[in-house]
Amino acid sequence: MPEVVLHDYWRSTASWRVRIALELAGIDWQSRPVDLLAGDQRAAAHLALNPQGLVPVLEIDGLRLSQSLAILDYLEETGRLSLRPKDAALAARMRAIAQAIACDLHPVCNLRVATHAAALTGQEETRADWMRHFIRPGLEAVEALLDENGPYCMGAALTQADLCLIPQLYNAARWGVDTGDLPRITRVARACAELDAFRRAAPEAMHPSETIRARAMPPAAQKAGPPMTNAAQEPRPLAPTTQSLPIALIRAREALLRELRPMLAEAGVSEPQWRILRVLLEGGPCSVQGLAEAACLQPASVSRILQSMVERALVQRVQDPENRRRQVITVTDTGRALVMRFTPASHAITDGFAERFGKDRYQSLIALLDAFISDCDSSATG
Ligand SMILES: N[C@@H](CCC(=O)N[C@@H](CS)C(=O)NCC(=O)O)C(=O)O
Repeated sequence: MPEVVLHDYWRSTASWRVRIALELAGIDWQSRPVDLLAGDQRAAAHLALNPQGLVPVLEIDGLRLSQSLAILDYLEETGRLSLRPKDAALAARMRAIAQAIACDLHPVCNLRVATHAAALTGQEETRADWMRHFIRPGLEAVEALLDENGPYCMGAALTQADLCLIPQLYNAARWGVDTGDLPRITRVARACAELDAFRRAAPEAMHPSETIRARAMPPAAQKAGPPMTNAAQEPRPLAPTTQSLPIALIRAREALLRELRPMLAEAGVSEPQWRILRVLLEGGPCSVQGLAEAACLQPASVSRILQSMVERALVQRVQDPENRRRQVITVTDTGRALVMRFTPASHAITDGFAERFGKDRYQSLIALLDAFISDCDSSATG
């Protein structure tokens, strides 16, 4: 069991800096993941490790160290690494690059900061705008600070600056910031991509599904580096089903419906019928096609469902006032009364979900799913 433990998060760029350093130093270390999206960094257990509620935290030599740059210096000063130029002027230049990223660019793009920005506007899209607003100019400035010839940030030797830049580039790509036109940065990225330590420490190698697999491998195989997809090798295995978004969404839907079904049974409507009533009450009269889209139903099944709703006088077909040859569907007074009668019960159920899960997390989950859908829609159309 390694004695060096890193409390980290797979996508955390500050953690990634330290992971690269540990790999470069050949230290046998173990990751203890802190799920930042679940808010584990704010749990008492993590605050006891780092009162700032941030990752990384490194346990080494009986010490508990936080702040990635301080950790890099500790590894340097205990003789495990040599990533700082000896010359004072060069060391100052290197620190300027590292700090431009770690102290100026990174903090404004931190999870808690971007989440607050999105919360202030009430729009999840603010998060991506915010990131892009800061990342591109920050990296343009870094480009100007890099050595002319390379291949690394400071020239021929790898330094702490490279350990800061590479994770930041991953973050840039994640938020859609293109850096392909910045030649020095692109050159450093290429050179570091050749180094095993960077690959072993990368988010793809640390993703929860990957670490489960890596831990199951003998240590020798782990040290050989992350499995690469190669035509001559087996394809990368599928992630465990617990890491599959489509499956997670189906499970989440089931968990929600389990609690809604008794209410729907009492109201005497199926779940698609309830959805249709809600869409019509919210948006007014609607075509069959529009209803199918808004209520996420197949057009063929909408017609069938509507037929039984018309028979029960929950909805009716009327002439479209704007196009007399077209029919639209509206809610009847009976349909409206039914929804009104069950509105308090519906509130009680959804308030219950939010209460148990945490109101903020519940709202964020809806906002994230919404952003995910827009993202998928725009990439499908564009
Ligand atoms: N200056 C710190 C920054 C640490 C930091 O901001 N970590 C981020 C992940 S990259 C974090 O834990 N964020 C959690 C949050 O914002 O709640 C360092 O270099 O270690």
